[in-house]
Amino acid sequence: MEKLRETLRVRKERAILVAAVPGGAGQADDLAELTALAQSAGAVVVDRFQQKIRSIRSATYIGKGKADQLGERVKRFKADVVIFDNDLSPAQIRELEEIVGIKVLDRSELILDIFATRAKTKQAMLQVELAQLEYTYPRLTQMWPHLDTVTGAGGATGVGVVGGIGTKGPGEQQLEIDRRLVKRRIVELRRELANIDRRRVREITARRGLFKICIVGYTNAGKSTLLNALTNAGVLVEDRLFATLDTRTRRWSPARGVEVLISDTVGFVKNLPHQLVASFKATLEETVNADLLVHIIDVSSPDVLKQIESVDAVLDEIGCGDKPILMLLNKVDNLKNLSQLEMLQTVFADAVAISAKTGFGLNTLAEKVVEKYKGTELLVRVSASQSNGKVQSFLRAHGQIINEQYLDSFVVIDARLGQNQLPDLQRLHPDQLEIIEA
Ligand SMILES: Nc1nc2c(ncn2[C@@H]2O[C@H](COP(=O)(O)OP(=O)(O)OP(=O)(O)O)[C@@H](O)[C@H]2O)c(=O)[nH]1
Ligand SMILES: [Mg+2]
Repeated sequence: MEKLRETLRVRKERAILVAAVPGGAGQADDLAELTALAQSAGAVVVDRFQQKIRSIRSATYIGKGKADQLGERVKRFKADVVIFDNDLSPAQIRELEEIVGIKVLDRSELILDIFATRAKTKQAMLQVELAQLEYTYPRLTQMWPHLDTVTGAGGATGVGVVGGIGTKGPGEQQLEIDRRLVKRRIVELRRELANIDRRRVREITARRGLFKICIVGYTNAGKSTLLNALTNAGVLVEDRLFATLDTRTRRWSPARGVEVLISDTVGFVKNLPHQLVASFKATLEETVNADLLVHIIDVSSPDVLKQIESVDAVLDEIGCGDKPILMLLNKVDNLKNLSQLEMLQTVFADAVAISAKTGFGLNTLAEKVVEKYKGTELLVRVSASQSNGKVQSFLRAHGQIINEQYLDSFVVIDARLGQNQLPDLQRLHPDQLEIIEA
């Protein structure tokens, strides 16, 4: 019994994955994503257990009979941990651990564990710690009687806060002390994060006026590789989930005379724990403030459609569902069969096929971005005094001059220009500005 919930870490442990799909008739959810998550956390997946269940049994989620079957598989595969794709209540975890005899984790706990090992910056570490405490704290009361039976239980949070919760062998009194410590630590973390947040708000305010692009996508899709390819940002790229937990913003010039800001941010998966989304609010702010989202997908992944859905769901959740989006079909260099790419190009007609690794398609990407940056093309007639050379040079650099006519001390120019560039032109005080054709 000593393996129960001493820690929520799963490194090098032998894991059995479980997906229970309520509704009986429904398709069992395949475990590809949970497998990738478990492996990213360092676990070795020894067995997968997918079950359609008619309804969620409150005590064990999957029902006593299935839980017994799971217990047998735990013995057969000598597993150390069972990981559920579903989110479980503390009571369900307790009941299941009693039946199967080993540690049981749910999906949110697994994701929080991965985030905890990946966090490198101060902000990311504080954000993860807060999310872990908030997920764990409400469970402490109910978990304690159960933890009580485990000698030297390390408490329910993997982070080394409050001197390792419950290391002394928890009794009622210890529980009360720990709860108070956890509460105090949460307040402290919120305060520290708010300070970092204020600095960030200042940064964001300073960037007002510049066109902002945020690269979003499923974890491991190639966001950081793309940012590096475009801007030499030198961001860590790794073939594992959640390599990036913070945001990098760089200047990028997709065409002569055009400068934008482009950010790389934390990757998304299906059902990110709410506590995590809430704690990472500041990191996700970059996405919320963007003028254009670039949604990068890994076309070589067999789960690409599900991954797109997951990203769309998180975007909705953080209130970015209606932002302009440019889809990028990445890793085309890695495709074994072209029909997948063709299918995606049919579904997303506006998407650009690229390889962030080889640089294929990045020119087309730059052109598309410039189009979005400029907005709908307009035909304008501008007159300016010949002494105001700025108007003319602006149109030469940023527009397409169709006709120029010199009248006395004035020049009248017909030019094509993007709608979003009008404010910049207006700032140069032309004598007249007229939209001839929209
Ligand atoms: N073959 C191929 N591999 C790529 C391409 N782009 C990225 N990769 C690889 O995909 C893996 C993940 O790339 P990252 O840029 O770290 O992905 P990310 O989206 O930033 O991932 P997280 O930060 O973990 O969410 C790395 O091993 C990259 O080398 C590509 O165009 N082709
Ligand atoms: Mg990254």
